[in-house]
Amino acid sequence: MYCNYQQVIAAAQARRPAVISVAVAQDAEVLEAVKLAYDSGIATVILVGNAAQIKPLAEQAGLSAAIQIVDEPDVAKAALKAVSIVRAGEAQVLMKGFINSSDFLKAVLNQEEGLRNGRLLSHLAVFEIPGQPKLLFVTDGGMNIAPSLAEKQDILISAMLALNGMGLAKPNVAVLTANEQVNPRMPATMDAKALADLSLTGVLPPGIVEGPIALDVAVSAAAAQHKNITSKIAGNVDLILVPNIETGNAIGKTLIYYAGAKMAGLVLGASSPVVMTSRAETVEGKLNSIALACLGLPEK
Ligand code: COD
Repeated sequence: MYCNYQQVIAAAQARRPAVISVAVAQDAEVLEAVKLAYDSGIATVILVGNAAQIKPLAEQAGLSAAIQIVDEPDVAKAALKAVSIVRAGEAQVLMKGFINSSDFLKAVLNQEEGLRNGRLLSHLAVFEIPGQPKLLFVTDGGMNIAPSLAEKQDILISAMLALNGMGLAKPNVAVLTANEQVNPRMPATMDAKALADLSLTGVLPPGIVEGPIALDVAVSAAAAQHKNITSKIAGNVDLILVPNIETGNAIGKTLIYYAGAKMAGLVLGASSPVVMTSRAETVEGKLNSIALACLGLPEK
C-alpha cells in the first residue's frame, strides 16, 4: 500500500505511459500538471478545448508544440469530445479541466457517449496529511449528493475494490456519523449499522467496516478509549464513507486548508479511470491525481 504521493508517483512511473484526454484544457495549472506527468514518463495527452486559449498556456507550461490539441470552444461539447476520445480507445484516462464538476460529470454520464459501465459512479478523494503515516481515503464527497443505503453500498464496494487494487487487501473502513448510537432520527446511523452488519455477511469486499462511528473515534484510539467505544479500527482508519456530499467535501477542504493535506481525486465505476479535482486544486494535486488514475492501468 502506498503511504504517500512520492510512492504513488514512483509506482505510476513503473507503468506504461497512459494517454490522457483533458476536457476543457484551457487552464494553466492543468497544463503544468500535464507537463510534469509527461516529463516524468507517466502520461502523454490530448488536450480538448478552446485551442486559441490552450496554445499560449501550453507554451507557457513548456509543453511541446507537437502536443495534440482538439479545438472545441464550447465547454459542454469539449467535455463530450474528451469523453468520446476515451470511449474510442485513443486515450485511457479522462481528466477534468476548467469545467464545473456537474457539467463534467454529465458528460461522463451521457447515455449515448459517456463512460457508464452499468455501475454507480462515485468520487474517491485521497489525502496525504502531514504527520500521518498513511494515505486517508474519503468517499463520496464529490459526486453522489445524498446517497440511499443501496447507493452507499455501491459507493463502499467501489472504494474498497479501488483500495484492494492499490495493494490494501483489508482496509479499515469507518461509516461516518455524528456519534456511535443507532438513532432513527439520524438516518445516517441506521445506514451505517446496516452496512457494518452487511460486511459481516461477506457481501462486501474484505475489510473491517465499522459504523455508526464519529470522526474522533475513527481517527483516534484515545478518543475511542475516552468514550468507552470498542473499535478495531480507531486511530487506524483507511477509508471514510461519508453520509452525504457536504460532509465529504467539508472534510476534504478542512484537511487541505487547515492541515496542509495534499489531495487527489478520482471518479470510480466508469469504464476508464477518471481524474476529477477541484479547479482550485494545486498543480501538485492534479499531478497526484493523474498518477493515482494511472495505477489502474497495466504495468510496463
Ligand atoms: N452513477 C451512475 N449513473 C448516474 C449517477 C451515478 N453516480 N448519477 C446519475 N446517474 C444517471 C441516472 O441514473 C440517470 O440515468 C442519469 O444519470 C441522469 O440522472 P440525474 O438527472 O439524477 O443526474 P444529473 O445529470 O442531473 O446529475 C448527476 C450529477 C453527477 C451531475 C449530479 O449528481 C451532481 O451534480 N453531483 C454533484 C457534483 C458536484 O457538484 N460536485 C462538487 C464537488 S467537486
